[in-house]
Amino acid sequence: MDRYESAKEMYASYGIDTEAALSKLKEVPISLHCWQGDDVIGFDSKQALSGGIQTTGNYPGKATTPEELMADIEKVISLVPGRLKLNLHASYAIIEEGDHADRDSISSKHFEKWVAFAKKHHMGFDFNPTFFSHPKMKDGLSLTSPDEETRKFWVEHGKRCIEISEYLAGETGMPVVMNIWIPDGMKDIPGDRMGPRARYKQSLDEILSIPYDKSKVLVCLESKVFGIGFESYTAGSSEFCMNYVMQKGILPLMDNGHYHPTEVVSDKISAMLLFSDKLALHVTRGVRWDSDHVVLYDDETKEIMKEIVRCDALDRVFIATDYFDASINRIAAWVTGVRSVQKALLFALLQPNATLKALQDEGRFTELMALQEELKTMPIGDVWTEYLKREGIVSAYIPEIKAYEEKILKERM
Ligand code: RNT
Ligand code: ZN
Repeated sequence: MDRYESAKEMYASYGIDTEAALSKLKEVPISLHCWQGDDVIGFDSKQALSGGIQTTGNYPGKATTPEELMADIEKVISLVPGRLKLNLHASYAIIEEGDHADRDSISSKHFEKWVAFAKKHHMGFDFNPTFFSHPKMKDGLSLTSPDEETRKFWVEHGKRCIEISEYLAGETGMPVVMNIWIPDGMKDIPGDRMGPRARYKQSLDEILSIPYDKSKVLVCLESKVFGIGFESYTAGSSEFCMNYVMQKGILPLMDNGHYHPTEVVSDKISAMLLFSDKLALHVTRGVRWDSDHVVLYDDETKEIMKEIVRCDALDRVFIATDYFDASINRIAAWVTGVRSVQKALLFALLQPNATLKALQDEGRFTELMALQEELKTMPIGDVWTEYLKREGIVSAYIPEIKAYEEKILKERM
């Protein structure tokens, strides 16, 4: 018997419908972060990466122009099944020579080429103001800066990004999740914790004061516990961000690299969904710190997806990838990470959630544990392979990537 048919029968014996799982999986958009392709450099100020985040490694062939980055993303798209959105940072603005637009003055015209690219691939957008890697960061600070001119510059940047997000949503007909994250914090013990947070709050209020269509632009706020060079204090802590989004009715964004090492986002999702209508996620992999390694098909990624599925929240949770590894082929990094998210989602869709819930509610904990262990060795690989086949995507992607490396990447300086 065909491997998929046999897997289908095995799942059916647990009451699981693999066909239903596959058609669901196909519909869930994953927001593809553009910044894996060029080590988070972008095209505007081309400064070294700052903001307490870091890429390590120097694998040859990174994209340095919009054309190269688009070509690489195109390759990624050809190796990933399902629906994707394109997640851009403002620093990926395409500014012609002689045009002096800076972060406080960029506008829709700097994203026209991206719009054409997204339309060609039937992708929606997500968007991010870029509060790092720029000469206007003063003492490493943006929206929390005590220097009024600096703070205002970044407030203007935030406003421009809402306008650009609205434009991107209008062009594609799909809502844009616009995520605000700032690195602002302190390397050493602060002399004032309240001041920067008060300025952050005020800056956000100012950014959000411009009129925009809230059905088109979903603004969210990403918290963080620490950054490199900001080890002692982060203005946008979890409590700050959670309280702010609740008060203003915007969305929380949780990045699973942004918590203390034994805290897990999978445990936070249900709590958040009881209070927030919508929730945004950055899926990443921290190794000992917020290292942003490529996402793998690992326990926590599976647990995150299981939570989204069993909370019946696929339409309330926005899933985006967020990592950057410069030590390996960047296309492979992208493809491996996005496929891992999708595989974890498939794993989640193949769980007998009603049965597991009933075992828990009935206090049958021995069976609950045993069944969850049994499910781990079910033939999900055969269902995944069938999915790729139906989507017309190759299973083994390394040969394709090697060929692209030979032909394209090696030609780049
Ligand atoms: C940094 C945050 C943030 C960035 C991107 C580039 O720790 O996770 O989301 O990774 O915006
Ligand atoms: Zn993030």
